[in-house]
Amino acid sequence: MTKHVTILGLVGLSAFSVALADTTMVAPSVYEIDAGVDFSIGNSGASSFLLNWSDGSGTFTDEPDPTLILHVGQTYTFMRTTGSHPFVITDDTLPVTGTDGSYARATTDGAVIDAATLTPIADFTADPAPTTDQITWTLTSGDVGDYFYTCRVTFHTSMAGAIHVVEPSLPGDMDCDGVVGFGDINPFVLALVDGQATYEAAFPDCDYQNADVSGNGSVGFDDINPFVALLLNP
Ligand SMILES: [Ca+2]
Ligand SMILES: [Ca+2]
Ligand SMILES: [Ca+2]
Repeated sequence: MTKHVTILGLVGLSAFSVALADTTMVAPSVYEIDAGVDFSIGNSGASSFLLNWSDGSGTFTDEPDPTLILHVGQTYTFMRTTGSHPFVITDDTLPVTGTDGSYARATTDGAVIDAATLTPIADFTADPAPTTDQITWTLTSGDVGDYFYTCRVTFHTSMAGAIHVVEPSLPGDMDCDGVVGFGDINPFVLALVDGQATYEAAFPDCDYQNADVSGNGSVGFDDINPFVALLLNP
């Protein structure tokens, strides 16, 4: 309790809002997009889909087969914008090799692609123009997991990418019960004072980065004021 009193004593009551970028490039060819967007999808020959989208972070143009990290609770659409190359979303049973940005489908068997395609298949296939088919995917907690996208043309194996569906991070939720409350004070202090390893040992299923309430990418004393502001104005 001593730590709590000390920390609470440091803070003012100034209003604070957490800045959330919509798209964050977390690694080369890996984009976390925390709010629903519309992807328009072109292609570079039979080597890659080219994804385009815009959000509060700006406009992303012709990203070749990016890995997408998408958030539960958001709706994303996927639309082909030029002829040929049906875009399908599959589960992680699709045989795929490679790494972010350079995945390749490891089968040319259409039945294997169809078996992995999410159902109803028609809902998870964006047929090429001139149809107006698109995939509209509203993510729920049951969708958390790993997926792929690929071209349904069986021999276009290089047209492939990964999708990871995750629960949105909740800054300040240090006991990962889905809300920010007074139960988060002890684990917040633990993360701040004792560090990541000690925190993760005590809360193995929770996200240490939730302590970065200031959103500057690191956990530190800059997070105390915004954390307390969240507690007072959740
Ligand atoms: Ca590719
Ligand atoms: Ca909590
Ligand atoms: Ca911080």
